[in-house]
Formats: sequence, C-alpha cells, structure tokens
Amino acid sequence: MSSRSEEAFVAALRDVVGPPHVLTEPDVVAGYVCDWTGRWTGRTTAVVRPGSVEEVQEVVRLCHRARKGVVPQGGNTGLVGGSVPHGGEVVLSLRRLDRVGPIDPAWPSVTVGAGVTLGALQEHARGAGLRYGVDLASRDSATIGGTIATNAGGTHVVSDGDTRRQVLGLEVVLADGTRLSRLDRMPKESLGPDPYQLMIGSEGTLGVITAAQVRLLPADGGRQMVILLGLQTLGEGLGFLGPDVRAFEFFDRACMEAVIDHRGLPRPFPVEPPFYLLIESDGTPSIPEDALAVVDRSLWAYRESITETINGLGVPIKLDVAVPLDRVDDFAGAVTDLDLDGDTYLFGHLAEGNFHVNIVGNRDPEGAVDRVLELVLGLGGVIASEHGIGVVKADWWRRTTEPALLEFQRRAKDALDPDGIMNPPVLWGG
Ligand code: FAD
Ligand code: 2HG
Ligand code: ZN
Repeated sequence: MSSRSEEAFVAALRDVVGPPHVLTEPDVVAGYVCDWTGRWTGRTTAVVRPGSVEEVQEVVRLCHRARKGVVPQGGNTGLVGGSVPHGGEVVLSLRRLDRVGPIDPAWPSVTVGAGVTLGALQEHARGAGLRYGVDLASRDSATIGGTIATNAGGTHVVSDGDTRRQVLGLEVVLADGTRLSRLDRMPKESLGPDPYQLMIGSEGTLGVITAAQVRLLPADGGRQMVILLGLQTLGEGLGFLGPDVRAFEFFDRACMEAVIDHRGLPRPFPVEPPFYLLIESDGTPSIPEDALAVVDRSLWAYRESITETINGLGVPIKLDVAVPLDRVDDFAGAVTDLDLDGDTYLFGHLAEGNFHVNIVGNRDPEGAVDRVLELVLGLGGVIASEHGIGVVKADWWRRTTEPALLEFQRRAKDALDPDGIMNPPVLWGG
C-alpha cells in the first residue's frame, strides 16, 4: 500500500469506529504489537477497537477490500506469537466487546462478548452459584474470544474439559465481513455440519469470534483440599490421580527454586525433591504417612507464580507439548539429557501428560525448538497441547500433520479466507 492509500485506509477505519478507537502512535500501540513474553515485536498499520459486531464487520470488510491482513487480539496473553502483527497487519482488538448477558438458569449457560475476561466471567458465574470450567493464571487479561480461538486448557481440564467442551454457540465474523450467529442453542440439536466447531482453536485464521454462549457448572463452594507433594518421579505422582481430582499440576525443582527466590515464598519442605505435585481434590486423597506433603489453599501461589517468575529472568523460549502418561518420566529425563543451552524449567498439567518446557538464556531458539519437538514426536506425543501453533510451531505443524488432514485444513482456510487476510503469519505463514 502506498502511504497515500494507507492514510485513506486509516481514515476509513476512523469513520467506522470513531477516531479515539484507531490507534497509530508508536507509544500507544506498543502494548498491542509486542507479545507477553517479549519474544516477538511487530509493527501495525493501526490498532482498531470496534465497539459492536457491526463495527467488526465493517472493519473486516475494509481490510478485505484492501487485501489487508487482520490479527484478531484479545488480552494478548498468547504464548506462541500468534496475537501480534508480524508484517504491518491491522490489529483488531476485541476488548471493547465486553457485554455479559444474563444467566439462563434452566440450562445453565450465558452469552458473553468476545472481549469479556475469563476472570469477569468466573465472577459473574460465582454470583449465581455456578462456575465456568476453564481457569488460567492469566484470567484477568485473557478473553473468552482468545481462549476459544486457542482452545485453552488450564488447570481444570482433568475434571471439566478444555474450552471446546464449554462452548455451546458462537457469533463470528468471516473474512468477507459475513456474520454467522448461533447464540441460543437448545440442549440438543442436530442441524448438519457445525461451522462453529471449526472456529474453536483456529487462532484467528478463519474468522473473528465476537460472542460466545458457554455452559456453566455447579459451583464448587471452595471446599476442595489443596495438597502439595514432593516426588522423586512424575510416574509416582500419577498414582494419586482419581475421580475426585480437580487439578493435578506438577513443576520441577528449578521452578520451585525460582519462585522461592523471586517471590519470597517460604520453602515448603526441609528437603528439595526433583518434582512437586499440586493436587486440588473434592475428596481426601490417600497419602502415605512418610510422603512429603502439606495441605493449604495458599499453595496455589507456587504454581501460579511460575510463568511470571520465568518472564522476570529473561525472554523465554516456551514449548507447550504433551506425551502419553506412560512416557512422562522418559520425557522429563530426555529433556534434561538434551543439555539445552540455557536454564530449563519443566512444569505443566500432569493428568494430560502436558509439559511446559521453558528455556531461558538459550542462544539458538530454533535449534532448541527442533530438539524438543523431535523428542516429543519420538515418544508418541503432540507438539501443541493447549497454547496452539501460532508462528513458533507453524513450520513443524505443516511438516508433521498427516497430509490428508493438512489438505482438509488448507481447503477450509481457502474456502473461508481465500485472500489469506486472517492472521496471515499463523499456521500458514512463513
Ligand atoms: P490473545 O493472546 O489476544 O490471542 C491468542 C490467539 O487467539 C491469537 O492467535 C489471536 O489472533 C486469536 N484471537 C484472540 N481473540 C480472538 C477472537 N475474538 N477471534 C478470533 N481469534 C482471536 N493457556 C492455556 O491454555 N492454559 C494455561 O494454563 C495458560 N496459562 C497462562 C498463564 C499466563 C500467566 C499467561 C501469560 C498465559 C497463559 N496461557 C495459558 C496462554 C493464554 O493466556 C491463552 O492462550 C489465552 O487463551 C489467550 O487469550 P487472549 O485473550 O489473551 O488471546
Ligand atoms: C501454565 O500452565 C500456562 O501455567 C503457561 O499454560 C505456561 O508459561 C508457560 O509456559
Ligand atoms: Zn498450561
């Protein structure tokens, strides 16, 4: 785009959403073009903040006509480089779509705007004696739109399922500005292929999610027991998995030491085991008398401080992967044996075989990504467990996805976004 046509394009965006909601000043857009970890900083023609679905449609139509890339953005807490512009795309910030609807008590569910934060939805549900099944430490910034677009997991997947399990209906705006909406689903419907399912986990590459109808569950009343155990192996921890478990989170000694040093939290045990397991449970798990164990709700602080603590140590390489449960110790041992340049931290959601491998101080990020992902695939695991593909794993995703499936996904992309304007760097970019 020439600078004159770019000026005219930005002026047209201002006409749609109003001048205060089109941001172009470098210091104002800084928070929208840099990702949460500081690993990716891009540039944008403009950050646009629509206040209604009609404005979203109009902005997308303008981008479609100008063949301009669009990066939908919620809380910008994504960890795979997918929420920021990499090559001058328009950032479509959905945070102003923050309407929270009334709760339907007959079939517990609620319709919320894409920009509602997870924390706001949880509070709304709590007020009605209910809960939302997804929880993440980024709850006060991560939005419903972003969590659906990434099919976020979090700490309660073991009992409540991932985001896909919570979504009943969606409103979306497609790449040509068309609006599709199903926000008042009946408990049972069989109406042919479901386009909304395709949007879940599509990372902004197929359209813009503008609202969602989600299911709510009975509140837990905060009566769960929270236990921290010291472990020699992760396999030992798996022995505590049972039907009452609500969260099953592990972290290694490196995470514990970092959190103690940087958050000033007390050391929980007189010795330092290789792994820790935090269990939240509806019942009382049977713990052997000689186990290293403490019980207290405040123990969540150790687990929930890890990501922020690591960010304070340097710009991390983050790999979110999963391996079959009978390979968790093989994986933990093999990652350590890789002897990656830099400091390695392992933590994650053990019930799903999920590992967050974080590396700080590594001078060869691509090499580290390759070595860890090769290991994961060699153990029969998956290269992306809950954060998505983004830009960091796009190349790996294309190389390792079964050809027939990749071809299906390519056709879906071409059908819904033939000009490739929706989040171009993600999945298909590069
Ligand atoms: P963004 O970061 O803004 O965007 C993420 C992706 O979704 C991008 O590709 C973007 O283009 C797309 N997108 C955003 N909004 C829309 C929309 N309305 N329509 C279409 N596409 C859209 N993730 C987990 O799964 N489990 C965890 O336990 C977890 N814990 C975290 C803890 C911390 C401290 C942090 C910083 C992050 C954590 N995350 C976790 C990652 C992140 O919070 C999730 O990926 C979350 O779903 C992102 O939501 P967001 O609104 O910030 O989305
Ligand atoms: C978590 O489980 C999040 O805490 C973030 O998914 C993981 O920081 C990470 O790598
Ligand atoms: Zn996680």
